[in-house]
Amino acid sequence: MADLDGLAAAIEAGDRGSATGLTREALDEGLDPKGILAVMTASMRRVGDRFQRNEIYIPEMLIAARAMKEATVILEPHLSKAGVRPAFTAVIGTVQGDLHDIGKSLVGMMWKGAAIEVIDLGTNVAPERFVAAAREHDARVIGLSALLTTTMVGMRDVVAAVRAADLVDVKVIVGGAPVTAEFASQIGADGYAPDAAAAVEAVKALVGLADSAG
Ligand code: B1M
Repeated sequence: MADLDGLAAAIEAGDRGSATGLTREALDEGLDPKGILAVMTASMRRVGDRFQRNEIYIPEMLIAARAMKEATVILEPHLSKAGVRPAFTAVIGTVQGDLHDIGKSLVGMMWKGAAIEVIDLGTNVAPERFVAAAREHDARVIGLSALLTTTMVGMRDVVAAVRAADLVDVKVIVGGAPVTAEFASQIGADGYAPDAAAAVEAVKALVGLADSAG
């Protein structure tokens, strides 16, 4: 019988082999891919909660997110067949001049774990690329990450470019070690999150989605 508790535990422990194996087994046994995704999403939410309570740290959250990512690769074709679509699309990237990508990728992985379609533009992303990608993918959210005090100021340019492009329904959320809620508000961003777990709740709140996962 499919071991969904084992799957949840494997994701939380960052055990990629078991997470992918148990996902395959569950699919082979004909379990509803949506139900499997709900189990995965709930386990990532628990990981996020534990991180916020300082019970685990960034490496544990990263390996859990990687296990989830690999398991979702197996699940994805089955979800598409079942007509499951992500609730919305978010574009994410590290701002121009900045090459730090670990935190940004972690946020992207956590968003994927919450069944959000994520377009990751990588690092050193110019304002116009954020705008173009948001348009192309019909994104509801643009996520900006910066790790340098010299590059975080570039977030203001992205917010300005988004407003100038008249992407009225697109919300901008910012984060990264030097970024604060006060700075986010000064530059006119719609949201801020101090860490990857908080970024999941923040992005859902921005698009008006209550957290119903798990
Ligand atoms: Co850099 N670096 N670095 N670096 N680096 C820092 C950031 C620094 C604090 C180190 C220091 O001096 N103590 C310092 C910045 C000082 C400042 O501006 N205040 C610094 C510097 C100066 C530099 C260079 C200028 C060094 C040089 O060349 N002289 C240079 C700049 C290059 C460039 O970007 N143009 C540079 C280069 C590098 C490496 C390439 C060597 C490497 C990056 C590798 C990579 O990312 N692939 C690197 C690293 C690894 C670091 C440190 C050690 C670690 C950063 C990290 O990955 N943290 C860092 C020192 C430190 O933080 N202790 C440092 C882990 C990551 C998970 O955390 O990214 O904060 P973080 O993400 C968190 C939250 O911030 C939040 O969620 C994440 C998870 O909880 N978050 C968001 C992040 N983005 C978010 C977006 C959101 C919401 C939340 O919404 C969209």
